[in-house]
Amino acid sequence: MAFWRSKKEESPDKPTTDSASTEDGSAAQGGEATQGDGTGMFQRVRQGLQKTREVLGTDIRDLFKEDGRLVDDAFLSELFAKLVRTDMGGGPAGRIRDDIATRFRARKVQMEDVLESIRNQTRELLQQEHTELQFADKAPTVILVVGVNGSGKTTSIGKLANYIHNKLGRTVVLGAGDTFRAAAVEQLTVWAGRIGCEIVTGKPEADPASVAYQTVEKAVATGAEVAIIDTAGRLQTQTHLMSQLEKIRRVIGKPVEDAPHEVLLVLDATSGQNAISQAKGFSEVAGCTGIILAKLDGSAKGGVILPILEQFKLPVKFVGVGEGIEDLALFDSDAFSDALFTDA
Ligand SMILES: Nc1nc2c(ncn2[C@@H]2O[C@H](COP(=O)(O)OP(=O)(O)OP(=O)(O)O)[C@@H](O)[C@H]2O)c(=O)[nH]1
Ligand SMILES: [Mg+2]
Repeated sequence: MAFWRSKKEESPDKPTTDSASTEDGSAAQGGEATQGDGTGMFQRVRQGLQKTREVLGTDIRDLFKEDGRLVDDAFLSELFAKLVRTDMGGGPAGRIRDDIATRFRARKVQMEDVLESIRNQTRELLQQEHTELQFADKAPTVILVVGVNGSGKTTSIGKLANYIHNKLGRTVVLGAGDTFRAAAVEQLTVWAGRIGCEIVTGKPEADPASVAYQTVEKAVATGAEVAIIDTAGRLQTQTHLMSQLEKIRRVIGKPVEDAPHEVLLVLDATSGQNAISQAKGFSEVAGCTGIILAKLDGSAKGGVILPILEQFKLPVKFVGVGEGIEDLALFDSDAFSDALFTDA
């Protein structure tokens, strides 16, 4: 079901088709992505990572004002400092520094060697399994979406629902489980209208668990294939809200025994390393199965994906690269590292 994944076969330097080529909503049905779709989506992700690429590219070029640099302790610590500016974290930055040290110590290194090392090490670190969305053997598949306030949950749900409903052709029911704010229900209702899918809403301040339950029931009753449930933003320290999340999990397991099949944690890439500590508790309490890394387009710190993978031990399944309905891409490690470095 990869509409971005077909990039693998492409040369990173090959000019890509305009990203608008995917705007027509043409089908990228499971696994049958056309090259146009994949290339367009790669272009979109590449645009999203532009700020990170610029910062990294400028920083690395700064290191090489003269032709080649002697690899000594001073150079290695300068390199390390530049790398951590992308929020990739000390572990990955140290790994790249050590790779350069092992191969070039006391010799001259060229900028291309450093870029190649960054690319190779990052590509390895980004390898992950189970990045595909898991669909239940027997419909409906129930997807719960959680995260801290403002991380991009509702918008990501809109984009995800569009992908599943209109591109994969699997009918979706949305559940407006954020009942605290009237605006949250409206926001999701607008998305449902754009996508052309059903939505279940509760009365203002209704129990979110009952809305979640009704959503799953509706999916069962109407034969919808996927139910996606929105939740209010919360912090792991808000114990009552965290236990509410447990209740939601519990009740949706009644109409559909093994639900939820996916619990997606939405992280905001612009909040950098903070996103990690803020949302850490979610993965345990809510039993998260994967991550949507939203707002990569607004961030110069796309490197944050590396510590996220390391610490959460969860696959990043999707990345958000804008506010538009098409601005969600399936995660692909090779394409992601290419997108980080193609211009660097
Ligand atoms: N640039 C950009 N903006 C995004 C992306 N995803 C979400 N946003 C914006 O981020 C803001 C918050 O998004 P929401 O989807 O409302 O976030 P939320 O997690 O549902 O927020 P709460 O329900 O208040 O917790 C909105 O202005 C979105 O348009 C993205 O991938 N890129
Ligand atoms: Mg929301």
